[in-house]
Parts: sequence; structure tokens; C-alpha cells
Amino acid sequence: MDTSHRTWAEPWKIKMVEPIRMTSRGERETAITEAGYNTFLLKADDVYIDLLTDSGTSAMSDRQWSALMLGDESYAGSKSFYKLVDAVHEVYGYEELIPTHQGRGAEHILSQILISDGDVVPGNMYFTTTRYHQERAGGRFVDVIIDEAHDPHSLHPFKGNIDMAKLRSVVDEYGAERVPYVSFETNVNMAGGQPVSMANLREVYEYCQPLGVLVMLDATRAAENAYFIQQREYGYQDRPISQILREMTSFSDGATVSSKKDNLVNIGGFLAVRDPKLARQARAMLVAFEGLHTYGGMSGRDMEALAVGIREMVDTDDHIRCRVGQVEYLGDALIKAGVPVIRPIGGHGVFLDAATILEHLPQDRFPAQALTAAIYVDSGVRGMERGIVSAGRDPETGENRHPGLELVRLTIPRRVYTQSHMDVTAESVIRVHERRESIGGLKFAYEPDTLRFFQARFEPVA
Ligand code: PLI
Repeated sequence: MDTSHRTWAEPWKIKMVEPIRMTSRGERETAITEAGYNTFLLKADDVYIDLLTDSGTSAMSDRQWSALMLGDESYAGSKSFYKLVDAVHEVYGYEELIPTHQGRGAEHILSQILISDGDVVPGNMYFTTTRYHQERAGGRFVDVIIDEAHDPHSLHPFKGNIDMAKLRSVVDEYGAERVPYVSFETNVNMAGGQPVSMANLREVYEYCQPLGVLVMLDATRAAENAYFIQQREYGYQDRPISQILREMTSFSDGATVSSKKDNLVNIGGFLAVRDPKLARQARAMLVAFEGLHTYGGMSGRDMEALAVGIREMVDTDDHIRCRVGQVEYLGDALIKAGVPVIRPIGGHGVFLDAATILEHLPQDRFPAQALTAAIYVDSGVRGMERGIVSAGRDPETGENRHPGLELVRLTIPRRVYTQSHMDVTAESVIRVHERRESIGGLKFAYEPDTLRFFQARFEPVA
């Protein structure tokens, strides 16, 4: 279809609506205080536009809803499982499928089968649950992403790339036998939804293969990454996203996927590998922690909807073009108004540079957490902190990690909100930015030991 005459307009129309509640400023002030200034602890009913996450928040299509009715709930050998195997094989190219309840279930299994005490896992910036499982298995995560990823002002088109010199130096220092795999995330979440290039995927794989170091993708947002390759990398302009995605995964030994993102379902995930021996080890873990190998952590109906979602993700390029187009629309509105954001605008959300916006607050006063709360109070728009609170403490020293990026993430669910919702969000962020100097810092009232950002509570610092 010729799409040159229109913008990113949606390739779908709305068949069902879900009412959302507008609240008063007073109600929101009470709600955020009761939630300990942590947007994870707000009740969804107190939220107007929910940009907490794009995880599990997609709207399913009529085809996915009807597929639910075909779910085969047999304990063993469910028909729905084999449909999912076919979809993963066709779209991602991996032969062996280990279905899990969501992405972190796959990360748990992968980490337990591949990592031994004292191993080192290089990766392109940490993700919270991914690193947690690597550390829990006795490994140490080492960040080998390019320096530009930590610079909110760099316009590098592939800020997710691995720095080959950093990767080589990790392998040289510890020896390839202490590096079970490279943890290679596509469209790097914590860097602002920033892609990796095909050239980098190829180079990492060609370096690792002869050393016996596996390359395991976090392919959670790989389709969005494929779109950026199509838009930005020479030679891919005329290639469909489905083909680009298959080429990306060809430079890997397997992948963990949270299906709650690109795959357009509300729950589910998988580990997929090429090596049958590795798959056998994974299935031994699967039956202990998730469920039998033909459903893992999912019901038959969930596997049906996922199989359809995986195909819809790449059926036409219009879907992702619209999805990323909407994110860019919000980002461009903020850039135009002079609000500091991570650039280029990423695939799944707009990331506000809270360190610059609240430059009067030191990082230990949690500027991104405070800014997230201020935006919620202004308009009922719920974002998420992605800075020092998310980074947690170093398990060896017990000290706070100080990430280079201190961000508020406004994450856009897929096929859920309209252009006017983006306008309301932009207006609110611009309003809060204008009175940024009045926003004070926070301190912990309760700090959980692990993955603290989910359940921590805060109070204002006088
Ligand atoms: O939330 P899970 O367990 O299905 O997936 C964990 C997970 C793994 N990798 C990446 C890159 C993620 O973004 C991810 C989950 N992300 C969430 C929940 C988010 O809000 O970004």
C-alpha cells in the first residue's frame, strides 16, 4: 500500500472502549501521598492516562480475542502450543521454544542453566530483572554499551550498540570460559528505547562464535528495533520489517522475550534457542518452576492470542510505523517546547532528562522519582522513574549505583491511546517543566532489598 501521502495514522479503528476517570488535583495529591510518591503503588483507577509501561498494556485485536476461544487447555501436547511454536519459528527463526509466564521467567531459566558462580555477563546496559537473575545465578553483569548511550544529547542513530573494544577487554580480562554469553538487548529499554544496528549484531556474533561465547538476545522489542534499522541503516530501506527481524535473530544463539511488549499480548513470554541440548536443560528447569514443557507458564488461550500477536506484529510495516510514529509525535511536541528529553526519540516511550530538568536536586534526592510524581499530580498522567532508584545498590559494596541517566519514562502502550491523549500529556509535561524549580527532592521511607523501584516508599525532603 502506498503510505507516502499520510502520516503515521493508525492502521485500525476502535471497536470497543474502556472508560477512564478524570480526577481533581486534590484527589491526586492524596493518592500520591498514600502511594509513597511511587507511581507503581497508585491505584489504576486514580490514573487518567497510564504511561507507566508498555508491558502487558497493549490492546489486542479482534483476531486475537477470537483466537482466545480456540485455546486448547490440554495439560500435555496442547494444539495451541504447536501454533505458538510455528509462529515463533516463522517470525523469529528459532526452532526450540520454552514458553514462560513472562519475560523474567525466561531470564530466570536462561541464567540458571548458563551462569556459574563467578561468571561475567557482558551486555548493552542493564535491565532490572535481567541483571537481577544474572546476579542471582552467581554472575556479574558488565556494561559494554557504547558511551553515547549514556549521553542524553548524543544523536547517534544506534545508541544501543555494543562497544567492541569494551567487549573484547572483558573477554581478555576474564577469559572466554568465564563468559557464558553476551546479553544483547534490542531497542535498549534503559537507554531510552535505543536500537542496535545490524552491523553491530553481525560483528558481535562473528566475534563470539569462534570463542564459544553464546549471543543471547533480549528480543523483547526486536521488531521496533527492526523498524529503526529500516529507517536508519544503509541497505535496509526497501526491506520489510519481517525480513529485517529474521536477519537480526540470525546473529544469535537464542533469545528471551517478554511477549507483553512487541508481541501484543497482556501476559506471556518465552525463551527460544537453536541448540536442542540447551533446550533440554531449559525444559528441565521449566517443569520445576513454570509448568509442563508444552505450556510453561501460559494457558492454552494465552498461547493462541500470542501466536496471532506475533504474526500481527510484522504482518504489515504500518503497525510499527504507527506505533513508533505516535511515540515520536509526543517526543517532538516536547522537543519543540524546549523540554530536555533523550534523543533520538526511542521506540516505546519518551524519556525525560530529569537530571537536567531538576538540576537543583542532587541524584541522591531522586529527581526522576520526584518529577514523575509531579507530573501525576498535575494531570493524572502516570510515568515511571528510570534512574538511581531503578539502578539499585551494588550487591558487593551495598552502595547506591549512580547511573549516567536519570530519567522519567513516559511509555506508550500499543494501540491504546489517541493523538489527543498525547497532546494532554505534552501539555502537562510542559506545564510542570515551566515550574520545575518548585519541585523538591525525596528520601526513602521504605527501601526493599531487591528490585526496590517496584515497592519503595518515599517522603518529601523539607
Ligand atoms: O516484565 P516481564 O517479566 O515480562 O519482562 C521483563 C523484561 C525483560 N527485558 C526487557 C527489555 C524488559 O523491558 C522487560 C520488562 N519491562 C518492563 C516491565 C517495563 O516496564 O519496561
